[in-house]
Amino acid sequence: MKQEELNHIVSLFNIRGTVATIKPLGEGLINDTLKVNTAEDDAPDYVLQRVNTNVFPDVDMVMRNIHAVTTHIRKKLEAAGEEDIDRKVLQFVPSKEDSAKLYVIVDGQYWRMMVFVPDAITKQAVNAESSRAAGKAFGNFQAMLADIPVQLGETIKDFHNMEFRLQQLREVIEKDPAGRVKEPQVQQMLAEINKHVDEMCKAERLGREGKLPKRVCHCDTKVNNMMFDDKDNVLCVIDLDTVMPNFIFSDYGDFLRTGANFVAEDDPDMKSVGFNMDIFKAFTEGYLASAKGFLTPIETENLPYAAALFPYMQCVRFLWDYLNGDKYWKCQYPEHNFVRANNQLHLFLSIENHLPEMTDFVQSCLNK
Ligand code: GN1
Ligand code: MG
Repeated sequence: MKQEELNHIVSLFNIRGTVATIKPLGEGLINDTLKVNTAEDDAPDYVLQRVNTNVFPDVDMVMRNIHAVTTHIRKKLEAAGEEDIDRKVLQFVPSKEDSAKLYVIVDGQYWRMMVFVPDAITKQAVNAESSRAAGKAFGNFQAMLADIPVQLGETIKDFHNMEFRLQQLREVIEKDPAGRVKEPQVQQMLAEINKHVDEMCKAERLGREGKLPKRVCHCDTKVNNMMFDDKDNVLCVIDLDTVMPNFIFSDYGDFLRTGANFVAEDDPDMKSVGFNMDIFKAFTEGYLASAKGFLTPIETENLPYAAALFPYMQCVRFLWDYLNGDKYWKCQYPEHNFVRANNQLHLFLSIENHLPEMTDFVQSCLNK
């Protein structure tokens, strides 16, 4: 995009200072992100983002959620007498035209701006120490949002609904648009998936029976979605587009899916895939330290299930995209989505082997 166009977009927001440079930032696969540097030393720098409306069709809802969440967290931090609050919660910039609006539309594209958090670090992988900190931070994030006074919208409908994801898979099998359903490797994977359908749809059943509440969750709890200071303390949680009401299993299970796999989610060496119990233990300790005060027994006793659910769900989602002709996730080679699905299936099976040990460990944390 041309510099003048970007300058024009920035000029629609109520920022302090004058724009010096606008350059790409990070490697996000969903939204496009740019860093806006201001000329003055006493004015903050900013982050400019174009929201992907294929993934997030209702940007107004996304931004209303984000506004509610960030203002609520800010109030909590102020009430707790925290220092350095501007680095502990994201701050979005209103448009000049309407101070209640946190985005602008230019040529049909949706843009938003936030204040750049200075001197913060993001990480791609975790060790036990940073997993513990991540667990605490996500538990704390849920705890702070437990009494948010507004009802948040569901920014992606049925995002982590296992029954819905299986239904999507059945539909794509029926239509077979990419002609891949008959591949023996696909058939073998479907046979394994089918064995665990009842077990994995437990959350929706418990929800229907009124036994499992929905709480405000982050729903994309990867380690690269949090900022650390130079002493490895967590500053804040970022990437708030998917913040919405969900079962708490989402945040707990999805972190372990990426954080506790010995390898990346698309590593083709299936023998190396497996569940790292040290990361599981550290993250669980951190999470329960900040969340056990508000979690119900049904929620805590199902944390091991949640850890198994997310690789299983991601296997189903990757396989769905593979059978649908690779339309959702960017692929580097034709089998990429199948490899990802297979990796997640192996991770799921590894977790299933650890379930009794995991259950004992969760109990030991609760007894502390
Ligand atoms: C997507 O964009 P990213 O990488 O944070 C996806 C997650 C998946 C993940 C798998 C909105 O997340 O649900 O777990 O890919 N986000 C959306 O890599 O679909
Ligand atoms: Mg992300």
